[in-house]
Amino acid sequence: MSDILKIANEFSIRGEPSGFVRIDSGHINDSYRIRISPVGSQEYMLQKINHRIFSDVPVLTCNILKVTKHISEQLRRQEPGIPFVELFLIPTRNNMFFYPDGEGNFWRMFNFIDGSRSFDQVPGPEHAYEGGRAFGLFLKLTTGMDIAGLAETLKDFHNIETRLEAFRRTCAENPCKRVEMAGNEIRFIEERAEEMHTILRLGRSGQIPLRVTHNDTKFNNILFNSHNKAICIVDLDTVMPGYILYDFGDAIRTGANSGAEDEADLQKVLIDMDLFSAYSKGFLEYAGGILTKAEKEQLAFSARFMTFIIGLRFLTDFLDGDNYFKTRFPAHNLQRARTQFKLVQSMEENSPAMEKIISDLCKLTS
Ligand code: GN1
Ligand code: MG
Repeated sequence: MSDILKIANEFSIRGEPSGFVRIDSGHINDSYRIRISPVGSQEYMLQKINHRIFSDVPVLTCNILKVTKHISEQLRRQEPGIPFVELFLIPTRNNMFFYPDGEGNFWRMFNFIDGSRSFDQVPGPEHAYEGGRAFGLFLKLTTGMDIAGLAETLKDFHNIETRLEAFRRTCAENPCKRVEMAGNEIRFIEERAEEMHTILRLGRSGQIPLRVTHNDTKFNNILFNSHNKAICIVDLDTVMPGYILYDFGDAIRTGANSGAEDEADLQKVLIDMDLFSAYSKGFLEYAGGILTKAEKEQLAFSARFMTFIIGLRFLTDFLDGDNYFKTRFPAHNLQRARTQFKLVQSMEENSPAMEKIISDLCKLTS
């Protein structure tokens, strides 16, 4: 039996693990779909947690347990009719919710959502609309959850001040002598750095509230069923207190980009206004009655902000020698950063139209 299947067997699963498929879409953890015999049995998702990044595995696990429990309860109570499927951690045979393998690695297991699929790129407006509804529902279901009970699994995760500090420090130290390769991108960042403090400032001055937020709302973290209905939100590692604008913005970054996250042909990288409009419509159907005026006013900008800050992180990682994100070729992080910055540019050009779409939708949904 392979090591992966042996580890899968450490969890309280029903049936025999008979095979696995590696899922390659995440940049942080290693994920495997575990097949179970007899065929047709419930399958599982086994993950090796990247504990270099998530250093406190018990705290991480505790957050996920709280969130999955809360969402399951609220789903049953508030939305019994919709096809959403519950996600939950599978205990080990020793009744723990993660498994230390003796080699310093930590593993965990979720139920695999039967028949589901996710999209690295959005197929069209119907999927974007469904995705928006799913994250709007996530907001609705987690509103009312005790924020103080959630740990900050990654401190200052979307804090522009600390991200810019790390970037500037890396530029100054230039550990891999790569600064010379990124002159245009570095200038691009500095020209926009000031404006990018907007959300943090509004938050600090109490004008936008802290909420329970997902913080990694990449479109591929939404699972769809075969009828193209969104049925689950996954990747709960970064669910913690945050600003809802981060969740909206990151979903647009990935859900309304006409190209892939690392598209090399920058001409293909544009904000797709139909996808933007469809996602926003879906999101506001649930969120419209929850968000404050100040939050709504920043929704269009938040897309630019999140695209900028993820580009900033890709570039910092490139300059630092690619220690954080998994990469598939030497300048992968530089390419990802260029793609993000091209998308920021496209959003800047379309900013009045994006603002109008949001304000029209808000009039309908508030
Ligand atoms: C990482 O693991 P994945 O691919 O869901 C990263 C996100 C970035 C994203 C960029 C914990 O997410 O913050 O937005 O890559 N997750 C962490 O694609 O850093
Ligand atoms: Mg993630």
